[in-house]
Amino acid sequence: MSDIQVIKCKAAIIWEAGKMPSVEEVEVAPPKSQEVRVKIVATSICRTDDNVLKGIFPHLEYPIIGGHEAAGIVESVGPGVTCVKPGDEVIPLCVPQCGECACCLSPKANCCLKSHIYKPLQNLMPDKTSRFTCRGKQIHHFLWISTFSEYTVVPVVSIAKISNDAPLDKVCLFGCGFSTGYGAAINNAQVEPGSSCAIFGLGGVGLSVIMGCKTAGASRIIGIDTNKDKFAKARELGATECISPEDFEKPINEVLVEMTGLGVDYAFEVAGHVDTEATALASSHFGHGVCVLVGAPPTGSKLCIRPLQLLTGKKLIGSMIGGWKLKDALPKLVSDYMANKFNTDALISHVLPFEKIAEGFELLNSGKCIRCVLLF
Ligand code: PAD
Ligand code: ZN
Ligand code: ZN
Repeated sequence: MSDIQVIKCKAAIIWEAGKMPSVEEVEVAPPKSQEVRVKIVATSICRTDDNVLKGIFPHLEYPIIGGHEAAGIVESVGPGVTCVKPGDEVIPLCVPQCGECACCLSPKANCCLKSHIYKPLQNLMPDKTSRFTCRGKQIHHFLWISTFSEYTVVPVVSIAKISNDAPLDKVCLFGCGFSTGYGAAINNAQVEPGSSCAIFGLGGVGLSVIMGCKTAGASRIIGIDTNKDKFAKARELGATECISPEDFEKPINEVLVEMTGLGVDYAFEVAGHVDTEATALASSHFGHGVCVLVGAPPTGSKLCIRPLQLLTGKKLIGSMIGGWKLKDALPKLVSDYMANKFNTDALISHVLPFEKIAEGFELLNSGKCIRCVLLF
């Protein structure tokens, strides 16, 4: 018999779509076989969390504990877990890496088939039960990691062990935002030295794309946002120019084509709208432009494009979590951070105690926040 007990702790519960999360006491069950219970130390807010709050993913069931960008310490492990032990510093993975499925085994793919994303889409644990209860009710998980809880249970396929010296309040960003944007430039687009890039949307993810384009040696990095308050940070991180679509009479794709001759070599959509996706494709180079979709428009949205654009040689690709196989990639990305290879601290605009999570969402929606880190 296991002596691991239920833990009572605080978590932010979204009782129904469209409602702000409320911080309450939850019971967190012990980890089952092949599961790990983690004490979350720091979790930041990504736009995808706000999408959960607003209910744009219709497959999700509520009440739910959101959150997917975090770092913490293993508290206990269930039977059969050998890759981590209590006390290890870890990052929960919003896309798992089982290491055995066709996608994990392929060097060309990173969307593990043993995931909540692959059929059937569901937001309980892999065995379709929950580890959270509150006021006698079962609470749903999010992406199998629900990091807006002081303790959470995650499948062993959804955890990466990182250096035990890593500052958890900083490397929480590697759980989603930074890794996604940086990887979209480095892995998915494979930006080349001397190339031109356009980034639509300068939030935490878009700014991380800029960091990737700069690292890859792009010579022209054009940041595009309707909120000009984002421009100073974009320049600090490597944008060579910043423009707002609202400052031009003509469509911004025409402006970008004029600025570059035939369009940018690499265009990234990081705003999460289908119309900016079409604009990003139209902004990319006539003969060999690569347009990478990173933003997540509402489930079921349809993208309307002129196919002739692809016949002339443009490529339209998408990026899930920057193309990384996260279990393998995160320990290395974190050690690169610790060797001062990335300035990801610049993405942290706010730090709040976890209880102020609602304020964190308000800051994100006010356009004043890049990443707000919540500390337990
Ligand atoms: P954010 O809301 O902080 O940033 C989005 C930015 O886009 C803001 O600065 C907006 O002002 C700007 N914006 C809005 N409309 C426009 C427009 N029409 N033209 C130009 N800019 C505009 O979000 P984020 O950086 O946290 O996330 C960005 C998107 O990426 C979002 O859709 C999120 O759900 C998605 C995402 N995808 C993955 C993935 O694996 N593909 C991972 C993480 C986040
Ligand atoms: Zn897999
Ligand atoms: Zn995210």
